[in-house]
Amino acid sequence: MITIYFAGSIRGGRDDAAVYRALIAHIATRAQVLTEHISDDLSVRGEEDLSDAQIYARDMDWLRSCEAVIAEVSTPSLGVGYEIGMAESAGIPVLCLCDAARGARLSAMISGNSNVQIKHYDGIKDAQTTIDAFIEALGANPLRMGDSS
Ligand code: 6K6
Repeated sequence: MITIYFAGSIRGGRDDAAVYRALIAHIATRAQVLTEHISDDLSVRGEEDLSDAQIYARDMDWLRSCEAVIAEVSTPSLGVGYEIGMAESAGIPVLCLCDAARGARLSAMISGNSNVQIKHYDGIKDAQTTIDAFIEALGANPLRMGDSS
């Protein structure tokens, strides 16, 4: 089964937490999601009992091991931007999903980056359809950029 690293804002703001939840649940029917905690209700549960250094080390291990990254980028987040950049430099395919209504505010470092796929989605169904096509294409061509075997 394909492994997906889902990235979504945590300290950048939790306004889109319900969207992350719906997208992660959808991805989980097609792939293993390494970062399901992104959908947790932090207002109820609080953050995990790990230091920031432990969170960083764990997430970087997961990022390096995944086959692709799906990032919801409608809420600006330093962490999500960092993860996208790390995935890009490791040659890991990245799909960025942005609510079409807020697309004009997306950072040029993402919207101007031809190494990542960007979808301005109109509703959850549209985002899910894009995810399906992205995962299907990975199955057809799972090699990372730069892999020779
Ligand atoms: C969150 C939920 C439950 O526990 C936590 C503790 N904090 C984090 N746990 C896991 N990943 C994190 C945490 N904080 C940031 N990240 C990573 O950075 C995630 O993979 C997100 O995609 C991204 C969010 O960055 P910020 O800058 O919005 O926090």
